[in-house]
Amino acid sequence: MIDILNSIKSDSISKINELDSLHELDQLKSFLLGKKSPLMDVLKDIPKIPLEKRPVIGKEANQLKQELTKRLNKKRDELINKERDDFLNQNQADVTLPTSGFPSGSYHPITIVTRYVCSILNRYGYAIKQGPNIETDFNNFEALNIGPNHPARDMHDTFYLKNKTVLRTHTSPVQIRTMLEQEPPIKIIAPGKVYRCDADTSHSPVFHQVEGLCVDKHITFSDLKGTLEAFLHELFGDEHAIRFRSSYFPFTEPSVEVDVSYTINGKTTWLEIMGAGMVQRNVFRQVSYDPDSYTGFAFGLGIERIAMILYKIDNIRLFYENDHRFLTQF
Ligand code: FA5
Repeated sequence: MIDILNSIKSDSISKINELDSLHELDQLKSFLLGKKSPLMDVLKDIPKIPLEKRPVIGKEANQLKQELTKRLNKKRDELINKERDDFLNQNQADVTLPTSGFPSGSYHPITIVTRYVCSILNRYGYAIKQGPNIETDFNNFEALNIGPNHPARDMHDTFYLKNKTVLRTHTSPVQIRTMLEQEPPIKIIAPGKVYRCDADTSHSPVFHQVEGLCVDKHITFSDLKGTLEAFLHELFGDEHAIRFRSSYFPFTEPSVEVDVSYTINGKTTWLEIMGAGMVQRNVFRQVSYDPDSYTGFAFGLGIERIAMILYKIDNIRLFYENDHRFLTQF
């Protein structure tokens, strides 16, 4: 295994040294350190090796992960400086030229897509709710059936704040706020920012979700599927195939994830755009609803991913760079 780690190390370092752009760096980062990377494969295989060898291999693998992260960060700084210098060298301003007048502003693509999504769901009878970006641990996790030691906490890469508060990792706490405030029937959507310590070409540390919650008597999984299919059909038209994949969220059971087919640079792939499911009975108990009287479904979709599909964008970072040439296209 040490040999494998050494070969991952030398291969990774030479790939990092050859990097020429930030876009390539994002892709290489998920290739080297992402969930399906060769290094993660080694970490996953540790339980299979003899007990006495595990600490050595574990230590080596973690040191390698740290070293690669450090090298990638260093390379990122170098590339940012290089891109800035290249830009300044190629775009020398002629300050004597007349101005071209004042350009008029336009809405940001994330705002356009959020409004579009909300306008469709609003027509289906969903009222718009908002919640704070700083949430209690209770609303963000505990009431959603994610107790203090629940492994699902690891999936969220949380920014923890003082006094048992967090930057909300999803819009699902608005479900809890709404159910604590009012009795069923409930049909709400909640757009907003969410925060996770995570970044590559399709993940950003700050991104946008729209939550949906529908609770009443006799709500079934067919209602969930019918609603989401009608909504996605309006959103994407016939051009994009949609698939429901069974999945797991502690606050829904059964749970699904929804993928949309997406063709970019001549290649067709699936992009996951939302999680959904039937509200877990424990969540109802946390908000003092009787789980034998009420059922419901919930969903949480990623606005950036939808915008990437609708506008054929291959890198999520473009939304945040505030490059005028990009923003004026919408
Ligand atoms: C959740 O956040 C659940 N709260 C969704 C949910 C709600 C499930 C209600 C069931 C019931 P997930 O972590 O998979 O699940 O995120 C939901 C969507 O947000 C993803 O499908 C994806 O479109 C988007 N997303 C997740 N992480 C990122 C990220 N780092 N950058 C951009 N978009 C992201």
